[in-house]
Amino acid sequence: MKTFFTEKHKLRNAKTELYGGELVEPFERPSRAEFIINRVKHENLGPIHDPQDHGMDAIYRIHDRDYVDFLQVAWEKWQAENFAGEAIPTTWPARRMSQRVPEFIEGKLGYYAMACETSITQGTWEAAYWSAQVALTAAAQVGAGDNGVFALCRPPGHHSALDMYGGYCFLNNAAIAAQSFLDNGANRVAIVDVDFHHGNGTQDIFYQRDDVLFVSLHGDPSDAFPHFLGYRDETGEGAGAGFNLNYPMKPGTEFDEWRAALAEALKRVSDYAPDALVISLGVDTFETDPISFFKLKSEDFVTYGKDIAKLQLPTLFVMEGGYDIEEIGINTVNVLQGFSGQ
Ligand code: SP5
Ligand code: ZN
Repeated sequence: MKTFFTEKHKLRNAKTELYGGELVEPFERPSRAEFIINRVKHENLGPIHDPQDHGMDAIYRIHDRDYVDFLQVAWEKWQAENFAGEAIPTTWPARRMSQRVPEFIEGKLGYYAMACETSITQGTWEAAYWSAQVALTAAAQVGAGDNGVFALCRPPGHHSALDMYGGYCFLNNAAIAAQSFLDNGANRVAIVDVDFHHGNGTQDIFYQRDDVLFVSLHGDPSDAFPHFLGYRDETGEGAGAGFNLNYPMKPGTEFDEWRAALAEALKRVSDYAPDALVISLGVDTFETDPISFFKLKSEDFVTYGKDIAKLQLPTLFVMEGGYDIEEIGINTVNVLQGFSGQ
């Protein structure tokens, strides 16, 4: 299996995350991608390629122009105010407040953020841009006939919506890739999101569409981030009615229950008969993940990789979360090896 990857991910190197009332070293840090790429090499998963530059058009197919403009200049504007720390919002357009976009950077941050653990820093935009290019290049490789391709994206993407960042995400790599399949001739694409967290951004982007089926397995939003989307009764709207499927699960969920939900999800995908499948691959379902509460073991990742392979669909794996840094490479590559029968 080919892997697409760039060292440019290192440009995303925030020093602070707001966690438990303190500013801590971010869980989503550069060493995550290093552990994964090292494991890809150690296991001889296959060749590793740099992404090509597909430009901005594919990004604008998913994200609002004003939002993308904001991401590109946010750090510059924040710095111009001579603040001492990284760019973190403090005010939101909450219920019954105006939804106009403010001029001042603090207001813009609050307008575009869906969570404030994610600081914006020097290099964040460039890393997010190249992460999306990794997804696009890997999608093109699937389009060219490879049955399974790994996009080692960093920063991740599934919490990012049309005009929202947060949850460590800025551009929705999986959504951008799914749209690129459609723009290159696919009629239907399915996205299965196995990250521990609900893929609120991806759900929101495709909620009213029937050309992308979105299915997510995740910690119940009542108990887990992102808290405000991902309930079972969110099934799509308008033309999209019936094309969104959520499997929220409770703290302590073990692999048997999780796998049964995956089996239902994959049955729905199979019935949908998509031309391509995108897996939003987060391995924060692991038993010792520091911010999550499922109980998957390392060998379970191999098992579910095999389950996904049984669909026999052209499949793009897009890296999302996973924060038990030492184990993240093993768990990620286990899925890919399970899938490719290695
Ligand atoms: C891509 C991805 O996995 N993003 C996740 C972002 C989660 N950020 C908020 C973390 C809050 C964790 N609270 C956990 C309490 C643990 N006891
Ligand atoms: Zn996650």
